[in-house]
Amino acid sequence: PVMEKINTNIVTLTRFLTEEQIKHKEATGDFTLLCHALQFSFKSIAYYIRRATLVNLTGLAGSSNTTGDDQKKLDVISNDLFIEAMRSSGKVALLVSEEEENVIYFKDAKNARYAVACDPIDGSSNLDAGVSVGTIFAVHKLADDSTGAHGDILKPGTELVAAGFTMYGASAQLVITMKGGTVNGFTLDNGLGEFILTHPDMRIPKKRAIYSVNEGNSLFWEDNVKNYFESLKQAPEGGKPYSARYIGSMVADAYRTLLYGGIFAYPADKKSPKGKLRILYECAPMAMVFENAGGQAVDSNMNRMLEVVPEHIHDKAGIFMGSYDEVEKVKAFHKK
Ligand code: P6P
Repeated sequence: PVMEKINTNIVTLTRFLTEEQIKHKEATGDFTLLCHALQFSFKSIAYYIRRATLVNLTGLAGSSNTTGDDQKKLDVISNDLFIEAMRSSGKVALLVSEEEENVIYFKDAKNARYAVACDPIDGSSNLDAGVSVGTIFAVHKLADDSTGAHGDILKPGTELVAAGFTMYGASAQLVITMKGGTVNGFTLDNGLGEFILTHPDMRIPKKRAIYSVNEGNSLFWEDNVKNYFESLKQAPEGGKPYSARYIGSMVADAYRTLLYGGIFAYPADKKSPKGKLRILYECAPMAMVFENAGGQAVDSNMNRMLEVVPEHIHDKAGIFMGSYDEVEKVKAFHKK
């Protein structure tokens, strides 16, 4: 029998990071080691999620996180795994987690030059239903004169050195982008235990008739938001209305929007005047991915999301992100 043609040019995340480091002559290797700690945490979380239903890890853990919603066991495990991976890397000076009310400082990480923000399991309320959840991460580099104080992470997304997310679906899909770089997608090969480059240089389609928003909030939307979404449901000059696709797990909705195009939105509204999604570890990292893939991301006041500076680590923002032309349409409705 003819052996299937084997692709021997397999680019693992490890090889990709090494090649990236070589491109930057001034690199010390610290960022590479930090990314290895990140990838280890995604592999570990993927492992526990896969086993979750088997060992009943999806039940409530009894404790509750800063936002008061019930904390599922996987939230706790994933958060602990992530914190430990960042601590043991020795490269992270401070960490913000959705699950932690306060900043975590790694005092014994001598000359650590990075600050990380993360949502260890975003969308966890969907876990029992088998809906894809994910880890969202954002990496800031401390300013040369910084002492590792919490202000070091209250920076605009334009200063992020890396950001991305890992979606735990049929397989673990990692999407990562670096400052001024492209967006690259990796798929975890459980046999090899390696993330393999499967989606090099991801580009979001310039437009696509798909909108992704929780219409259950439409009673609370501002008029320009209502008018915008209503306009998508018309069939102009024999055109077709948009399709609605909403999973309710940001990482899953973001991944589909990145691949297929369209618009994802969680607008600020009368119920949540500041929006629901968090700037540091949901809006900003996603905005960096979407911009580097050729799309756009803006807040509810049509400010470029990457220029929004949070005052507090858990600050929220309204967000519209997706295909370049689709965000232009949102802006058009906010001019009127
Ligand atoms: P809603 C999940 O709880 C989450 O934080 C995001 O993953 C998701 O996009 C959003 O909230 C869903 O919120 O109000 O539509 O259930």
